Amino acid sequence: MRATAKAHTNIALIKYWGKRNEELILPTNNSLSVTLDGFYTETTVQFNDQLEKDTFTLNQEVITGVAYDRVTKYLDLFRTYANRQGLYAEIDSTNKVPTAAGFASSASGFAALAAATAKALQLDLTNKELSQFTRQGSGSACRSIYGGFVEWEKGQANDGSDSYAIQIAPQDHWDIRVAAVVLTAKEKDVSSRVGMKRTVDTSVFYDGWLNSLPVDLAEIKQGILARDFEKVGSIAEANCLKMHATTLGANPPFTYWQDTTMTVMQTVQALRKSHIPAYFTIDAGPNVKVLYLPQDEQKVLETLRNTDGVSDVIVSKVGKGISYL
Ligand code: 2P0
Repeated sequence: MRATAKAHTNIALIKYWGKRNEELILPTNNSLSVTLDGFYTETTVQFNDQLEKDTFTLNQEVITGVAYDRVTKYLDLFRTYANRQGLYAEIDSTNKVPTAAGFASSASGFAALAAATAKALQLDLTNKELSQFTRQGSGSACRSIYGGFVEWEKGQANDGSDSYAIQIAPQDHWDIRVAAVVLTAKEKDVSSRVGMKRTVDTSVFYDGWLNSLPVDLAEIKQGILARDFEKVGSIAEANCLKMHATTLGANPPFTYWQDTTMTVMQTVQALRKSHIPAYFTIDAGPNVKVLYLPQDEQKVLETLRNTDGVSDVIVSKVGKGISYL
């Protein structure tokens, strides 16, 4: 009744930004991401019938409070499914996702937790079922089940039975790089969960965002399969800008950008003027991720590291899906 799983984080090229059901974590739109090899979580789950409650250790620190409640409530889903109510676990998790890099550690965290829990309970889930469990921990996490390029289908059903991730192309399909640009900036003050809800409920730009997505998705998938970097990069950058535009139309309005965010965006656009294909994307925080091709690595990294307000640049290749240790 013990298993260890490793999951990598992912960066969305077409963003998930809004829920149609908050309890089951069902999204308003399909999203598409690339799994990253540089950032991951390893989690061991050990069920033990002597325990009276779950215990949760993250990076060797005993976790209590809201973060503990979220994890133990999440394990209840598996206990109910397996008909093992009253069976508790020791959960030990190590995050190799630097918080400062602005990646949601919840993506790799819930993917590793779901995989280790299912295996410890010998549930023998399909990847589709595992992705559905993972989605209920954190939406973006359901894409981390797979390596390579991954789409999360929003589905139509009220029970979430058709909302899960599928692989568009495997890890070895295409060697692109993602640089996480760490800024000398403060943590965000609107969480992604709060930000996306406020946007869905109030943004006057939200319908425009939703209406633009089917074309972005169809075209970026063609671009990925054809390994057309300029097509994929330009759609990803424009999709990110549209997502962030919706926050300015919310009530009250907000933005995740800081002055240094815009400085890096302009640096990336200047790289393109000098004929280096590089494109940015930004999640629910100030940090910027830059997509580029291996042959341009030296020039891209040197330019980013010499940009005002940049404290670090961390490189990832395309990563793999869940593995068991
Ligand atoms: C994404 N983000 O597609 C988008 C783009 C942030 C911006 O998924 O509430 O931590 O746990 O489902 O997955 C961040 O939100 O939110 C996110 P929940 P999650 O990656």
